[in-house]
Amino acid sequence: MRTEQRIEASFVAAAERYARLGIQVNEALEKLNNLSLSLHCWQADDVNGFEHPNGTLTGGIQVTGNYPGKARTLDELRADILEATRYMAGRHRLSLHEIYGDFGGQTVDRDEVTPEHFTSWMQWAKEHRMKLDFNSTSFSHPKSGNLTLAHPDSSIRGFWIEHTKRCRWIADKIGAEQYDPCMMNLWIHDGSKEVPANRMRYRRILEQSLDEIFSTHYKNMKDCIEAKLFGIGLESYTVGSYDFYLGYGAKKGKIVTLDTGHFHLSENVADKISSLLLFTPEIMLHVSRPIRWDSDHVVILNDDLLDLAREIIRCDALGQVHIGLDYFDATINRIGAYVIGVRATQKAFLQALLEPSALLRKYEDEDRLFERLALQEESKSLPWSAVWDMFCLTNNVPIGEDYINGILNYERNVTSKR
Ligand code: RNT
Ligand code: ZN
Repeated sequence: MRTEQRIEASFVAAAERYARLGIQVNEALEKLNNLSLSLHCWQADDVNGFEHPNGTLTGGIQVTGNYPGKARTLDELRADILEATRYMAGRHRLSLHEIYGDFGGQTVDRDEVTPEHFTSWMQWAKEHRMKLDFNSTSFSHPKSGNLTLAHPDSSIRGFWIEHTKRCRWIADKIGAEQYDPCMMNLWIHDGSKEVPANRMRYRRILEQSLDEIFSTHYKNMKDCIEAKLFGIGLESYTVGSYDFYLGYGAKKGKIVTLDTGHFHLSENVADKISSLLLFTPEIMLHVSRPIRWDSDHVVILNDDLLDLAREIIRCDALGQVHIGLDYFDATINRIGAYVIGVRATQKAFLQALLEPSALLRKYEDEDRLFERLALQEESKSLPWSAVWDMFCLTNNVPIGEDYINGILNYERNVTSKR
C-alpha cells in the first residue's frame, strides 16, 4: 500500500474509534489547524541578536553547546526560520526580541530604538503571512547589572523604563500593521545572589516602574509580564517573582506569562491555567522544558506538556491562551530544535482535543469515579498518531521522521557553510 493510502486507512479506523467515544476527529483537526504558536526567534542564534556579532549573554540565563551553523545575520536568521516552518503544519507567529532589530550596522542603544528598526521585519512578516510578537530586552547590556527596572538609581531605572516604553510603542505599530494585537512580553532578570536587606524595596520600585511604563494606553498590543524563580548568579531573590506578577496582573488587568521553566520542578503549571483565567485577562505561555533547573531544553512530548495542553482544552480556552515557545539549545541542529518543539506541542494539543471530555464529565457528574479513571487511562492509548499523520499529510508537511532528512540537507547546503 502506498504511504498515503495507508495513512488514510488508519485515519478512517481511528476516526471510527473516536466517534464511538463521541469525539469528532475532524473538529479536532480543524482546531489544530487554527492553532498558531509563537516561535521564539532566539533559538536560531543562541539569544545573541544583532547588536554585536558575538555578544555575551547575561541576565542569569545561559545557552549551552556550540553546534556549528548558527544564524549570524538578519538574513540568515530569517532564512532559518522559514526553513523550520517548512516542517510545521499551520500558520505560526514569530516572537522577536528588541535586540533582533534591523539596525543596519549602526549602534542603536536600547533607549533609542524605534518602530523603524522593525519596518523590514514587518514587511518580511507580511510577505510570509506571519504575525509578530515582541519582547523588550533588558539583559546582555552594560547597563543591566543585577537590577534594571527595579534599580534604585533613577538614571539606570529611567534608561530601562525608556527602553520598555519604546518596545510597547514598537509592539503597537506591529499590531496595527498586522491587524492583530502584538503580544509584548516583559521579562527582566532583576534579583540578587544573596537575600537583600529588604525584599520589599525593589518590588516597590518595580511596581512604580511598571505603572509608569503602562501609563500609555495602546490598542494594538497586549502587555504580558513574565515571572521567574531565579537566575544564574541571582539565586536567592527575584524581584519579579510569580506572586509579584500574579498580584500585579490581577490588580491591573495585565496578562501573566507562564514560562514552564520558571517554577519549582514539582509545581504543576497546568494547574495554574484555570485560576489565571478567572482573575487575569488572558494567558501568555512560554513553553519550555526545565531539567533540574530552568535549563530551557528543547520542548518534547512529555507529561507536563500533555497536562498543560489538556488543561487549556478542558477550560475551552484556546481563544484566551497565547502559546509561545521559549528554549535555547545549542547542542543540536538549531532549526531541528524548532521543529521538534513545535511538533511536540501540536501533538500534545491534538491529544488534548481528542480527549473524550463529554463522557468523562458525565461520569464525574454521576459520581462514577471508577469509570472516569478507567476512561482517562484508556484514552492514553487511543490512536491519536493516525490522526496526527493525517494532519501532516493534508498540510503537506513531512510525515513522522521524514522531516529529519530535510533538516540535514539544509545543514549540508546552508548552515554547515557558515
Ligand atoms: C528567561 C525568560 C525569558 C527569556 C527570553 C529570551 O528565563 O524565560 O523569556 O527566555 O526572553
Ligand atoms: Zn520565558
